[in-house]
Amino acid sequence: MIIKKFVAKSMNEALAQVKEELGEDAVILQSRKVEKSGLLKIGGAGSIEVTAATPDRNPPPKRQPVELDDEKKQALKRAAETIASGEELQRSEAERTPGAEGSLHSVRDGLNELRSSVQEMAAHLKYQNAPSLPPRLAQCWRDLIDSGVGERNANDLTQELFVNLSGEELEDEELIESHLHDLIFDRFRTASLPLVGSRSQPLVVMLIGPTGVGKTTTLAKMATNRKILGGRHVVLISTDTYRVAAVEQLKTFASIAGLPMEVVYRPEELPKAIAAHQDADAILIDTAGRSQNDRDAMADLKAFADAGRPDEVMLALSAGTRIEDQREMVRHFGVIPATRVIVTKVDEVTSAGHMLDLSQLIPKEWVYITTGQNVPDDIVPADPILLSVMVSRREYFDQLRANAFALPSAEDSTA
Ligand SMILES: Nc1nc2c(ncn2[C@@H]2O[C@H](COP(=O)(O)OP(=O)(O)O)[C@@H](O)[C@H]2O)c(=O)[nH]1
Ligand SMILES: [Mg+2]
Repeated sequence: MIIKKFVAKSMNEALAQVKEELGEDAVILQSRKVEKSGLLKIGGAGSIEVTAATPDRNPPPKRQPVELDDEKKQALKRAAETIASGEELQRSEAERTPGAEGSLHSVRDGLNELRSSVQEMAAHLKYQNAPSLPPRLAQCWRDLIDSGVGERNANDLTQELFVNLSGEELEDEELIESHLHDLIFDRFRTASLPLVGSRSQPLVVMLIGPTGVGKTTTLAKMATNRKILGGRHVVLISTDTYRVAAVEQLKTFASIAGLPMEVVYRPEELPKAIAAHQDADAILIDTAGRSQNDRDAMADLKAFADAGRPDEVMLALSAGTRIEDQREMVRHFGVIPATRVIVTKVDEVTSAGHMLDLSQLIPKEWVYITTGQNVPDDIVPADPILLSVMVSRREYFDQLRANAFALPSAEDSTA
């Protein structure tokens, strides 16, 4: 992956540069106005700085896996052991001051010692499963763990780097980072919704998923966001009649957005409701978010899915849910074959690494991620570049969070 900064007088100029240098597929990661200041005045007004990324078109050829003899393996093991525990230990030993006099001093020393032992233990526990790796890769592994990537994925990624890079390359931090981006990028599968305008029948989309993940909100965003279906002839159908409030919630959205809405109480009524809106561009079906442990609820949901025969069944999962719980949910909702995944509440997690684990959990393409409660704005297409940079560059994700996930795009930009 190539990540580059561009500075220009206007957004259009910057975007032209991006296109010229990185091609049509480049993704804008960030843009900001640089106010004129001090020595760096460019022209009269401020300038625009755009950071963009694109997959590396000519990645270096993959190497044959390096054969490790026993000696090298042993050396690696020793190196990893030093990394995982020794560094901290050595440091605290060296810092220990000999012969401190007086009771206050010795109490303080004792406390310091205790604190450093606890810190050592914590570091040791956190990284106790660190695989045997050369120093730069070991650092890379720890960064991945700190970003929330699960141990298994962190191991796979660093092992793959180890196998594909030569000894010399393994000293090169930038090169490792760039390869790591590419490996993470390859692991995300994403897709766009079919273009509704090109169809003779409405695109029928059903949203399923656990209670409270944000299905109804996401559906409202999809219906009204200009970059998705906003401005199209969209019909909403609620099958979530389990709670009165759920129907009311969608009704409110529908009336504000001026969209037709149907409430369907039984699966067998669904085909009729769909048939009544064959002139629509898209029909979005909301479903009940009852507990995935409720067998009757799952059977009901399946009956709606079977009756409605939607073109797309989107499983919504919240980014903040623990991976063990996600696995359970994916298993339970597996009775209804989902075609795509939507990952919600990305704004509620403090690091993005966990999303990499989530992407491995269900072999379906992601279409959107949602980044807040605002309808229609807080939804963006799932883009593998965006996702992989979020995972591999902690500071980028932190910045996104700090900016309330205001992702710039060519459409927004009038500078
Ligand atoms: N922070 C955050 N909250 C969200 C997001 N999407 C939905 N919500 C909130 O999550 C709660 C449940 O949403 P709802 O759409 O009713 O979930 P449903 O039960 O799956 O239909 C509401 O308070 C929403 O505003 C999101 O992307 N980020
Ligand atoms: Mg709902």
